[in-house]
Amino acid sequence: MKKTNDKTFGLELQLKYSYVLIVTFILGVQFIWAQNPLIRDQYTADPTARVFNNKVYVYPSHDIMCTEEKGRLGWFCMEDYHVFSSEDLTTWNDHGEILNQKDVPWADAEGYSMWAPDCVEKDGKYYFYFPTKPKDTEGFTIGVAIGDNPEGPFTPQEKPIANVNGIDPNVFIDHDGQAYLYWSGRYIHMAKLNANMTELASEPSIIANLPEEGHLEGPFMFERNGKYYLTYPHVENKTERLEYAIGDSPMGPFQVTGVIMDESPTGCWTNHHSIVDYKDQWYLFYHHNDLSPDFDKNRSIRADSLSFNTDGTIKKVIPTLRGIGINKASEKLQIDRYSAKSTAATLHFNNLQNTFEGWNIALKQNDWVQYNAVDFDKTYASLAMRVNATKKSQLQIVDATNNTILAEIEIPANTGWLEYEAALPQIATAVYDLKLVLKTGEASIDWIRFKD
Ligand code: FUB
Repeated sequence: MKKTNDKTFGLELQLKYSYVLIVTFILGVQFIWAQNPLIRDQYTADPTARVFNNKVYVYPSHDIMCTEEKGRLGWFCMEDYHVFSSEDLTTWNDHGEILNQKDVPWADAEGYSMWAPDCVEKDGKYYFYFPTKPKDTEGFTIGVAIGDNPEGPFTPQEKPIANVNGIDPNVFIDHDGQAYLYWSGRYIHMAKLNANMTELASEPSIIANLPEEGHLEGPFMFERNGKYYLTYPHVENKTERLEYAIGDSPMGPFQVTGVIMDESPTGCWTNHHSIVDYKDQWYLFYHHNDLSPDFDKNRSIRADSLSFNTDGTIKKVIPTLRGIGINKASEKLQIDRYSAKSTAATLHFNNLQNTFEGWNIALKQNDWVQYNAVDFDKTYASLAMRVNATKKSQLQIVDATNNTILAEIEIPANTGWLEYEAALPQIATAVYDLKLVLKTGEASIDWIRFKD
């Protein structure tokens, strides 16, 4: 058994962080381990997920903090966009900045209003749609930037799309190649797009039969089995929830059908989403203010699985912390991003002054925390964890499906956070839903990792 004290651990972290920065500098790519929220080194919101070249690309807004000099205090503040991609839905690569307000010829270079974007592919070109404040008129309008790759670079057009005022652009391309632009103002609007993808091919119209009362925005259209799903955040009660309407054509008429995700119990006013089919599983990407619980204009993107009833209606998605994807047992498993836990187990930020340092979970005797979908692809010799055990503790690692004990380890009492390593018996290769049960003692755990 091996212990590393917090000082050594801090040095290791600094070295690892420097390495990540060097890799980012050279490749423009940063590796981030997922659960919810998906991105933990910056705020992200309004995620549009797309599948390009067998990978999931996510185009979110990039929330930052307004200051006296930047934007409007207490309001949304966004000056640029990043794009993230993943093949396994567990490792996310940040491809860096793809567009900045100062590079858009028609935009207010100090508007800080680069709100919810979208990106679609047509004939080998990637069209990135974004709203922002123009420099010469009031309100918002929508522009296009074009690239040869999903990760950019994207070159903005000289002018915004004519005849469009509003936010939250969403583009849907039907089987016959016709593209449609949806956006929001007071209502949800739509128009056909020209083949060049940068001009309207029809007069904008307001989509009928949607809720009349309560704020409505963020349209996202998708098609499944010949049904067209117009999905949108709507304030039915206090804050936005995700709803949908179904039609037989991208232009409707649509019938309001149900709720995809209820409003957040913690009061984050906005939600904004996209829905994507990747390798025969549907996913809902959305956002919440996980990393900024006291200020809901600094949000973080999340994803959870989504499924349908046999009649084509959408089963309500219950938000999880565990998120999506199968983790390798050798990855750092943030078990505070749990699938389930005992009622008395409690969540805490590692550092209240810097929420980007993540969370830990505090367990007392008989508390447990469950973390699903961990791939033991080989035999692991030991379990490493970042732990703070205020009492000598005994921890069971249980296969939650069969309720069988895979390992039992002792954690000595100590006075602070340390990286602790304990030998393991042989665990058969399989994908496990792991349950960690604290049989005795008292311990907070930040993460665990299985080692060779
Ligand atoms: O991110 C700014 C705005 O908040 C978006 O445009 C809306 O959809 C809401 O999420």
